[in-house]
Amino acid sequence: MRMQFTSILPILLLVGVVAVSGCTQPASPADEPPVIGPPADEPTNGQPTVTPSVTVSDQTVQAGSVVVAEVVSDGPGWMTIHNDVNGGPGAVIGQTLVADGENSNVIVTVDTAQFTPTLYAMLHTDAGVLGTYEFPGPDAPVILDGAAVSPGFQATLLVANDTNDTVPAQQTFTVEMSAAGYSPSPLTITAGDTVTFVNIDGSTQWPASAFHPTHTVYPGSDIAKCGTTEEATIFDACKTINLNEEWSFTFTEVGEWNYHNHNNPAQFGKIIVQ
Ligand SMILES: [Cu+2]
Repeated sequence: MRMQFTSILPILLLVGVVAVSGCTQPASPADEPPVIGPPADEPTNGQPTVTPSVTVSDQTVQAGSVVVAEVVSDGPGWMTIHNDVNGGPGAVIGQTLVADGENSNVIVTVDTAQFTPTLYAMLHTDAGVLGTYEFPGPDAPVILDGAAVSPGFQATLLVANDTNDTVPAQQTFTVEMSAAGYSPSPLTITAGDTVTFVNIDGSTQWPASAFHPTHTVYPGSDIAKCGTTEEATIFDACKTINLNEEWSFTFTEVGEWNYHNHNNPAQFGKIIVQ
C-alpha cells in the first residue's frame, strides 16, 4: 500500500494543478507587466530583434574623448558617460548619438571637470525630439532585464598641451640659461610638471627661487637648506650649473614663481604653474 500511494502522489498533485489552472481567469491587460520591446526571440517587422548592449574597456582618456568599443542600440539612442557618485552612475558628463543597431568605437567627449576615475557608459533612448538630448525627459536610460545598460570602467585622464598633442599629464619643459638670461620666460606649466634648466653657453648659472639672497619665495625653499637632506625638495640648484650641465625641478605649487641666477642676481625669470 505504501509503495502504491507514493507512486500515485505526483499524479494527484498534477491533477490538482491542472484543476486550479483551469479555474483561473485569463489576466486582464491591466494586470500584465509592461512590455519593454518585443521578446528577444521574436522578429520585428521581419527584422532580427536587437538586444541592447554596451561594451567598453578600461582606458586612458585623451582630450576628453572616451571611446566605447561597441554599442548596440534598438532604435536611435544616446551613448552617455556618467561619472561616479558613491560607487554608481552620477551626473552625465558627455553624450553622443548612436544609430539603430551596432556602433563601433563610439567617441564621447566628456566634461573633464566632472571626471572621475570610474565612469559608466550608459545607453539611453533617443525619444522626444530626434537628435536632441532630452534628459531628464524622454531620453531615458534603456532598461534591459530591469536594469540600465551601463557597464562601469576605469579611466585615466590625460591632458593636452599647447600644440593640441595629447601627452601624459606630467610633462618636462626645458629652460635654456645663457648670458642673455632665461628662455623661454615666462614659462607656463601645470602642477606636477618638471622644468630642466640647461646651461647652453657656459656663463655662470645657479637657478634659484626669488629672492636673492634667501631664496624663500617658493614654498619650502630656502638657501639655508642647500647641503641638507632637503636640498632635493627646494627650488634651488644649490650649485653652479656649468656648460651643457642641467638641473631639474618639479613644480607642485600653483602660482607665479619668480627665480633668478644666484651668480648674477640681475638675471631673473618666471615659471607660471597652473
Ligand atoms: Cu640668490
